Amino acid sequence: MTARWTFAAALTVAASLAACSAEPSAPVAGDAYVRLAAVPGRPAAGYFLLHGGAGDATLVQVEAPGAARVELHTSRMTGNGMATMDSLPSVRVPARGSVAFVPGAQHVMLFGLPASVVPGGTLPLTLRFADGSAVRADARVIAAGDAAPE
Ligand SMILES: [Cu+2]
Repeated sequence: MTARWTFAAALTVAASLAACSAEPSAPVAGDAYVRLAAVPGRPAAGYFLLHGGAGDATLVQVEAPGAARVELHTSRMTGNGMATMDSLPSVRVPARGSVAFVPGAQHVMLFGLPASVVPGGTLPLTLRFADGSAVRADARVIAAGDAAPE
């Protein structure tokens, strides 16, 4: 195998990792975005897709630069048809499975984001796992009324 072919093979591996079709050892995050609240001072919501790696993983914390606090949440309907949210201590990411953080289900809540976080920007999220590993997900920042990015 020539050096050129080796390089092409490495690129192919990187591309398939990004597409979630290979089996990376750690989870991979993609399609991240943060929707700001309609009312200033209220928390923003963060969404992303997590693709499990070769082994089970447990997401224990999400960090965002400048945020006062970030919590893992899940939404549910109460008996009288009202939407409510519960805080989650962690979220399990099964090996080779996928976990969607989407509106109406699991999501992250970002409290006290700095005023510099505005629609059109990018917020680098750090997702920390129970084994000490971490992955970064660059979240697109959108306004409260914006549709989710494609
Ligand atoms: Cu929430």
